[in-house]
Formats: sequence, C-alpha cells, structure tokens
Amino acid sequence: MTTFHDFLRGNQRFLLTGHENPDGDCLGAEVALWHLLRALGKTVNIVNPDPIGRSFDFLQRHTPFSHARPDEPLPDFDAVVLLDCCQLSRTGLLGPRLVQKKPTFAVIDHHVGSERGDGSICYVDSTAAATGALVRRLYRELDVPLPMAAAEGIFLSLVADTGWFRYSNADQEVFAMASELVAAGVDGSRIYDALYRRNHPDSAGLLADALHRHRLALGGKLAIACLDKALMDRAARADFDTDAVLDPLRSLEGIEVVALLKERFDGTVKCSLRARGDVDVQAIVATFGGGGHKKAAGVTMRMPMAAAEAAIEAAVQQSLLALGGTKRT
Ligand SMILES: [Mn+2]
Repeated sequence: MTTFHDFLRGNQRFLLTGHENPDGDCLGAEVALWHLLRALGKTVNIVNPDPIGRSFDFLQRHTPFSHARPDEPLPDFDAVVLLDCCQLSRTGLLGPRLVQKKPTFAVIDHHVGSERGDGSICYVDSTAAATGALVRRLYRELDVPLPMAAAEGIFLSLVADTGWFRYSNADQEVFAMASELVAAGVDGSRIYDALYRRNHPDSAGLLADALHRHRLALGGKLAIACLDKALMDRAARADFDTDAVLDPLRSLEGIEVVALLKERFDGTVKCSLRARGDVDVQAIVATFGGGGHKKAAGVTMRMPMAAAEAAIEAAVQQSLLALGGTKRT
C-alpha cells in the first residue's frame, strides 16, 4: 500500500484545492502544504473553487493563490490534494474539470469519515483540531524545516477551527503547536487584526440585522437564525461573514444547539449547526447528507427555507429527546 509520504514524493506536479468559500483552516493548510511540496522540489499550484476572502489576503505576501475561472485553463498536474474536505462535490464546478485530467486524488482532512471520500489516498485524523495541524505533522514526518510562511498558515488553521483556542478541540497538540509557531515568529495579534479589524462600515449593521433574525425554540435549547437571500446579498457586498452570529447565540444560557440557515442564490439552504453539551450535530446533519464534527457541522438542503427550518428543528428536538436528561457544559 502506498503511504501518504510515497504519494507526496512520487508525484511531480500537484494541484491543491479545497471546499467552496475556503475558510481559514482550508487556506492555512494549503499555504503550509504549498511550501512543503516546494521544499521537496515539486511543481505546485493552489487553485480554489472561489477567490480568497479579503481578510485572508495577507497570506498572498508569501504564497500564490488562484481560483478556477471557467474561461481559463488549469495549470498542469498529475496529483490533486483536497484539503479540509474529502468530496469533489464540495469543490463546485472545479470538480468535474479536475476529474477530466484523471489525476491521483488525495485527501488531507480532519472531518469524520473522510477516509470514505474521493481520495484514493488519505491522510485523515478526525481527532485533529484542524487540517493545518495535519500538514504540520507531515513536515515533522518528512523532516522538512518549517518556513515562516507555512508557520503562519498553520497558525491560521489552528485559530480558525478552535475559535482562537476557545473550543473543546483546543487540545494539547494545538497549544503545543501554537507555542512552537509563536516561538518561530508568528505574530498572532497581527493576524487577528488582519482577520477581524478591517471590517466594512456596513458590517456592524449587518451583524445586528443577522442577530435580529434569531428565535429561541425547544424551551430555549435551540437558537435558530434564518438569513434570506436579501440579507445574504448585503453580506456578500460588504464581505461580511454571517457565521459571526454563531458565537453570540451559542453564548446564551441554556442553549444546546445553534442553527444558522442561509438562503443561497441557487435556492438551496446552507445550514450550519453548532452544539454545546452532548448533542452530536454531525449525526443530525448526516441524516440530511451533510457532515462535519460532533460540535460543528453543516449541510446544504435542497428545499425552501421554511421547510429546512422545520426539518432542522424537528431533528434537533429528536436528538435532545434521545439524550433524555440533557446535561449542560
Ligand atoms: Mn477544518
């Protein structure tokens, strides 16, 4: 059986990609892997389904990013690495174009069940806090020194997926890695400023409006917010990340689950779930074909907003009932 190391050493031209609307973990892991492969003497291009958000543009000082444009050919590649996801369906219109070239597909991911995705070779650990942490492990295993740009990418991955070290996945590996990255020169507060302190003037109003859309259900255990197309449009114009409503809602006393439903331009509804306590939101979205982690998961639902809202509320209710006397963290 080919090991993941053999896969990295045995191919020459790599294309790195991830899910649509790449987040900090996806982008940070791509940065780190780009520099690892360059150190191994490989040709490597990052081609995402979407452009990177403005708040992440500091990454481009040291690492070239591109995104797939329908009218432009892709760079040549023999191997594709999917990061922070395991299914080509998550890469939008890019997926079929990649398949056409018949490359070897590999997956580096930390989501539950990612071994069963589209990678013929996988580097998966669902206990890892971030995909970037897995790329850090690869540096160590291959004995490649970590350059500054890669250190910054891994730091971004860690803070993106642990909520700046606040979530329960912020384990010993995360803090050990963060310590080592800061020792290597990563400036956390500068990254924080780049990510969160350059917001569009409309973003305060958008946060207020988005929060205003929430209601409490199931005796105060579920907070559910539905963002219609009009609000999503305004958010897109201001480059406002509507996930910002998740934490304030999760902070309410008594909350077990937060559900954020976003209406997309194609009529589908993107549902993000966050849990406190013992509810397994990965299990809930799995019944609708989604995936993720026990405390953070998502799914795209092909139904009108009202139907999606009702379906999610019913599924959360069932999950709470199954837990019986629900405990609280
Ligand atoms: Mn991730």
